[in-house]
Amino acid sequence: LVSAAAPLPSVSKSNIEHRWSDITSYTTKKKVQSWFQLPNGNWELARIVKTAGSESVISLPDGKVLKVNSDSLIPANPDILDGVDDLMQLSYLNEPSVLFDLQYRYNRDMIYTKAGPVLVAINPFKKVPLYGNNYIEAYKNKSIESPHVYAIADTAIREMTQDEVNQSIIISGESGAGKTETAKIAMQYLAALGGGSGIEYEILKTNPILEAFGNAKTLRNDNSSRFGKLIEIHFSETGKISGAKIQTFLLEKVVLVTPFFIVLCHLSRVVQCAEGERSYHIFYQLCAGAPQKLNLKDVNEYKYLNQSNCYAISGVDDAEQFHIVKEALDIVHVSEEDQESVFAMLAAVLWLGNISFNMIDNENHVEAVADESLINVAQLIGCETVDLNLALSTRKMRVGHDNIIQKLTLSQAIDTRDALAKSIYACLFEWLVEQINKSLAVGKRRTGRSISILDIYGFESFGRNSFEQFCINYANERLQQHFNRHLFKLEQEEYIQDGIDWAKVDFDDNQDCLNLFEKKPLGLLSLLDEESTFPNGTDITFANKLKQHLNSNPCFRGEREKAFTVSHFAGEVTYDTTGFLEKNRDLLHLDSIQLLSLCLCHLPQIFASNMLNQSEKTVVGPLHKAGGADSQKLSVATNFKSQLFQLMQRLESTTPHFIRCIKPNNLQSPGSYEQGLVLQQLRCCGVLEVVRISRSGFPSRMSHQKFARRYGFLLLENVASQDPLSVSVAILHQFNILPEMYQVGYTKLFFRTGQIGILEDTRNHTLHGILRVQSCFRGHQA
Ligand code: AOV
Ligand code: MG
Repeated sequence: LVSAAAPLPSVSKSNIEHRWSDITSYTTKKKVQSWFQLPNGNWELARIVKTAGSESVISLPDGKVLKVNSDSLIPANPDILDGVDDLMQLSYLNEPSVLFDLQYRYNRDMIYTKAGPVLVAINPFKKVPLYGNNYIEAYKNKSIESPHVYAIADTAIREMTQDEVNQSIIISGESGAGKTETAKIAMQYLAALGGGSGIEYEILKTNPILEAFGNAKTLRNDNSSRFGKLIEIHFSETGKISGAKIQTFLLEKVVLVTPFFIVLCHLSRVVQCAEGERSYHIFYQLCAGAPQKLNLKDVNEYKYLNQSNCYAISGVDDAEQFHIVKEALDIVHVSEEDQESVFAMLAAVLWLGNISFNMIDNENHVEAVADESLINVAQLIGCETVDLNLALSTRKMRVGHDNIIQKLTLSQAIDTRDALAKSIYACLFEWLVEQINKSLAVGKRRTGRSISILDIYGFESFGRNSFEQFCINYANERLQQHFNRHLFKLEQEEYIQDGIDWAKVDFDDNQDCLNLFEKKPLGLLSLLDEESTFPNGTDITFANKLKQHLNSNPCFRGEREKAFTVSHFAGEVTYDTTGFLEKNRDLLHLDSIQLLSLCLCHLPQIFASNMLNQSEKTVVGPLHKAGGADSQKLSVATNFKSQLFQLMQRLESTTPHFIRCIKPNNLQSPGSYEQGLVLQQLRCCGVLEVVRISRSGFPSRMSHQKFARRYGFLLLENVASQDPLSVSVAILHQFNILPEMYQVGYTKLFFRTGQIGILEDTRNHTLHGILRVQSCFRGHQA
């Protein structure tokens, strides 16, 4: 065994690219192409006309000729590699080459590309002819090999059966990148292959229900999921689907915690949404699809829906969607009676928004106006209007041993009303998921084998980042670590198996950033919880505390006023602490719970008892005296963390398959590919990281036999009688390949990026020469 044991250079993000100087030997090629960055940031393929010293003359596709610094050029791949279906096949793995490869494929409706073990999916924003039974059949029979979600799902099924290990398909990406559609495509394949029991049909029907209640039109996506979802699909010994379980992760607020549940709800959307956005689809569907039943008015009559001036989604018929949802509810066995109750609760939420208040004294105290809104809500939830009015306009307080009743001001009453609406909605969502899970419950003869599909919000960085982004980005930081560790493990295993000298590759582990969040007692989450328990704690005292304790941490930077910056794996994000404490404390309105428990209707009672159960869970966290209860409950951030740990634990025991969804433009329109936008996502979702990892190792591999066959003829001495390994080594020596550029394994040669490109070039050059000589020779003979 020949060992080329040179230490690996440490690789940082900044030297992903090969600079031109790396490959001056390449300039012998006549028509060398190279990437040149235009002032607008886009990359163009330039032809190098001449290189002299550190300057090169290039010509651009539009005919312009420029003199540029040679170091500003980045090598492009030979044409033969245009549109390769795995980025690892690129001889030069640099950002423009990756961008170009993806664009080349995207323009031809090849929206899927592999980046080593990761599938990159670019949202086509149009129907592409890649799905359906024929394709499913073809992937099952392996008659198609191009990258696809079906291929990933197929591998997952195969590995689950062969290795008897549970699998997971982890889908990530920005809002609107196509995660939910991708998850559905994967489910479609699993249902087709594991179908037969009928349960697969039920599983597919959970999508329209969850989307109706958990998705909304936002400025980024007409069908944006406002929750994260893990669906675990169980298989029997015969490979048929035996059941499933759904776990949802909603944004913004914990409403209920059970061993399998966290419902973090993007509640504010129920009571207010931004201009041009909508509330959850189901409200519009109900008003359009079943107005008579509940005496519902037009959507624009409801305050919760009419503030955003947006009622319809182009190309979507809400009435038709309502019928699809109803049908799906039938299929997952939600009884007609329960469905009626669900719709009544939705109507109650809408009418709650229309309840207004009258001033009753000089101290701003109010009571609800006894109009149709108040009467309708009371009737829909099954209580007396007097009780509803009291719950909305007063609050019980305990002072010493006495209960006193405090009247509410207008803004307090509005907050109470909105909190009740949000609680009802969140409980309704949670209850529905529970019903669905009951219907999908895994049969008794379970094998324990499963494939989980995770559709979770990706890393977010906006102009202003708040508590929600803080939680989301923390979750993504954890998932990224899972991703990195898995990829490195795979790479290392292959090197070790082939016996090559594997000095550990230096990779950016994000453990430091995770420590910043998780360390006790001086981490972001602990400090947040601590400050949330102080009665006098405010967002400012919280921000100051962070600066005081964390400023020496390299991943943290205190900013002016109430802000702080975290260095995430995907880049720096500055968070504004406004509202952090309140959102973390998540006050439970006990008066509202009491009201619901008094209601005669079936659902409000369930909601009330669920909420009470939760508030009685005494865990370390902020103290709640607001409603007179002395119980402590889990803070939102701590809850989020513990749920995230449970999720990670579940994922750790599975073989992961990663799909990274990319949004090619912000207009949700087909055919437009914005390089800058794509690049930023490739960096954020770790695709370039995969590329970097493999570049820091030896991404090109070739067996000794193949290598000897391909390049053996280039040798000056006769080696015909020698074994492939000796021939390979002779080739390496003859071409003076630097020892740090390759490793010789038991069965394969491993090369650094670009090396095979240089060898190929020499081979082609020589072959051309031979062909020319031969044709001359034939000419002479003729
Ligand atoms: P998301 O789940 O990643 O966003 P979606 O899966 O909802 O994104 O995709 C957004 C839209 O892109 C869909 O409604 C489709 O119109 C289109 N789309 C996505 N994938 C495909 C595909 N394979 N073929 C055709 N159209 C597609 V969010 O839930 O907002 O983070 O919170
Ligand atoms: Mg989604």
